[in-house]
Amino acid sequence: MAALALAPSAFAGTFTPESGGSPNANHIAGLYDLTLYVALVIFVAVEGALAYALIRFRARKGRVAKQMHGNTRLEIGWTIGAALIVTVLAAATFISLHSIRDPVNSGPGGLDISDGVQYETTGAIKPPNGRALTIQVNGIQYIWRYTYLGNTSNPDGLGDPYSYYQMVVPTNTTVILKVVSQDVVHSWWIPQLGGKVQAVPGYTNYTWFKIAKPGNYKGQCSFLCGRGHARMIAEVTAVSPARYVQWINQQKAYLAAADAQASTFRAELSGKPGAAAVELTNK
Ligand SMILES: [Cu+2]
Repeated sequence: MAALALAPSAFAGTFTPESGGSPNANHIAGLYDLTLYVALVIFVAVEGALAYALIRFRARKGRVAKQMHGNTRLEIGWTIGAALIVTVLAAATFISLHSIRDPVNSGPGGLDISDGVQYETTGAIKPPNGRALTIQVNGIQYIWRYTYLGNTSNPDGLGDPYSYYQMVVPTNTTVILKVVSQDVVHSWWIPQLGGKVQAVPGYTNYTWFKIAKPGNYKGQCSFLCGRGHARMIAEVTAVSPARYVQWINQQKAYLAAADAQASTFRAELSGKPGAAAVELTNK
């Protein structure tokens, strides 16, 4: 029990999940808080009554236990009591689910998105005004790749800027994540920004977050995906919208430069005998 209690992950967010990065994560933590406090009250009451009974009615010489059978009023009482507690927890959960699942609109200081860049697919989510920044999260053994959709007219992200490991996003902006996988099942999870979302080959799953203040939010793949699973970590960096635009332009410039260089090399190789020529003649 001591070893279990000292496990670092047990203290990830003291007693409830990490939160504070995005409203959906806060609602998840709120539900945990409610359940935890209700459970704490019950735990203290039950254990207290047990300890009291053990001490007050402990065995002594000449003491005879009272013989009785059942207590109808008590039994009906605790059945109704338990049902009430479960009803309250279920109601609170269903009320919260909406604010965990459905994205909100971007804030006033967010990135200016003139039009929703997301195209319709089954199960897609979007904020009430339809405007959000959409990023595709691709799980790959053993790295996360992010494609910043909407920078070209290609709806599938071909030609859009991308990055690995570190995702850069603007603050006060609703970010919709399209979570996919190209090999095995992975699970996207940045605890402070919301719950886990599985990345399943052939399917697209959705989640969202909206970060109020600049900062780094760390997470990891949370579904055993192979021997490099432990290294499959991720980081979301929130910056001001102006800084984000600067960063995305920089990424585009880097990718354009790399593409240009690759074209030069290809042109050069095709004119020379060597690996490329051998490959061609072998066909
Ligand atoms: Cu993994």
